[in-house]
Amino acid sequence: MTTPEVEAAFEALEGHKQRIAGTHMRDMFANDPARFDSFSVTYGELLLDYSKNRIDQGVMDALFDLAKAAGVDKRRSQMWHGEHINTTEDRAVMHMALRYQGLEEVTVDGENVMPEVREVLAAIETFSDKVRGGQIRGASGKKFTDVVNIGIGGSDLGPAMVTQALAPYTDPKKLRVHYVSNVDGAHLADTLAGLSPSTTLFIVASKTFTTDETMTNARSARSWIVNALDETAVSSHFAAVSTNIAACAKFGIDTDRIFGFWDWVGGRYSVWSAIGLPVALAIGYKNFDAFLKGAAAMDKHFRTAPFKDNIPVILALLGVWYRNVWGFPTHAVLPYDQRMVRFPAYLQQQDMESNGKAVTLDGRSVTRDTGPIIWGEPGTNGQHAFYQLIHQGTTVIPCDFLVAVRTRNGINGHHVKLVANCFAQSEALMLGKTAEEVVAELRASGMKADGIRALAPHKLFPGNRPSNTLVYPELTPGMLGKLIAMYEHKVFVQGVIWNINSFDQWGVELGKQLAKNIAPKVREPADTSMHDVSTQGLLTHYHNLRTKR
Ligand code: G6Q
Repeated sequence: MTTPEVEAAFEALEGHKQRIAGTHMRDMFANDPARFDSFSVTYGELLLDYSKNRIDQGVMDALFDLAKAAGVDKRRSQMWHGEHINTTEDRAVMHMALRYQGLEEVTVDGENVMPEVREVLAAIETFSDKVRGGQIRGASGKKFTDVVNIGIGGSDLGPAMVTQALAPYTDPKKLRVHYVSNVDGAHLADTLAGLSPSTTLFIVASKTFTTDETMTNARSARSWIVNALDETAVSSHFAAVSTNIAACAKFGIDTDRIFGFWDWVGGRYSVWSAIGLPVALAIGYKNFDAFLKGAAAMDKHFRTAPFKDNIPVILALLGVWYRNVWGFPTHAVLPYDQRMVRFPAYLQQQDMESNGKAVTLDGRSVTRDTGPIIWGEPGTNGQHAFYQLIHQGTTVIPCDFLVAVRTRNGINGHHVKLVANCFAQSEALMLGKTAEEVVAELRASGMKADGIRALAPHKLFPGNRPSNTLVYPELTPGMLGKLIAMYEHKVFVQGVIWNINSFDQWGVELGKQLAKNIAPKVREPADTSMHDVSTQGLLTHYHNLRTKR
């Protein structure tokens, strides 16, 4: 239930919106040379510039009041102390323990989880070192050259995104790591096409070990090994990551190849757990450890920094400002880093699965909008496509730009252009282009008055379009860990303000059930009268076309 304090804080924000709505950001910058200093914050080597937002100090203070009124402090402490804040699944939310570096005990249900966490990390280290070093080999004694992770959703998106983002830390000549998630057989077939069974190691990653897509792909991978080698090869060519140890053993995976995790780790927060095993294989344990340490540093920042210096809190509040007070429905994440191509998709799950909720913790309908639509693509590609709408469309889209100062294994001269594009976009979005500027530009090009009159409206840019820019020296494992944890905490804070459970996913569970009901009727024509007429029509059409072939 929302509280009078939260309602008052939102009311105050409405007032601030009225107050600043008529002021263009271009004027805010013109009138305040210290605006960058006032509205940027650093944590270690990470800079957040949030000065290109529709804010002033009054707005920020009102947003911090909202965070206080919503009890962000209290909830953050409840999370860290292992309370069952995932109420609908009656679970603690303790992914921070997976990367915790300190000496304190971290307890869930009265038990210090750190010894078990560290035990699994040690097992990951040993296994990844041995596979990379060639001490663990395939059934025929050959070194593994390829690892295929089979998982979906939280058991795929995190490790797949991280492996790609940290490509400079991998050594594909020695070991390549692939990810298969879709039940579309093309995904597995295309991945296996260039691989040899005798040098391929599969990791079946599934928290529940019951997810249909993953189990279907795992069974097909198992047949691929058995057909090429034999049944006894399964134990050498498969490892598993799961909380369901019994089901892994039943599949034929040796107990010393099963890496466990716990029900207090949500799927989309599991890249820090044994779900990160393929990452450790790809980049080596030392780098995986640096990735965990980066996230732990962000946890410390989130837990200790005052709201006004707290990067995840600031990002969360700006998001709420735009979602609820201005009514902007989407938020774009635009990494200027080709290797981060899967980062927006990863954040889509992290944010939309967490905050795509319409009921409050006590089961009532929410009274204001919750999670925005998260989307994006790397720059500069997006500039030649959808940025048109961000600049001149009728919908305002707040953006996060992410860029590194340096790149690894880059080609001389490219990176300066990449950074220049990133900075230029946020500047253009903020400034826009006025009628006077457009007219002057067209006049200078020699255009006649009639032409100028016709063309000028099309060349106007309203500007005043908000963005955050995150700048860091280099996308190291540690920095990527920081960035991911930063967004996790942003999503958490927003969930607290909206008073929703950010840690369940009943919408995903529905998908898991629905396909099961309909699969027999897709396999064979059957009585479909219990379905709606559209579904009946689709099934009939499908079977008609199928028999025609
Ligand atoms: C994540 C979701 C979901 C889940 C997948 C895979 O938070 O719960 O994306 O990760 O459905 O589930 P399994 O790991 O159990 O196969």
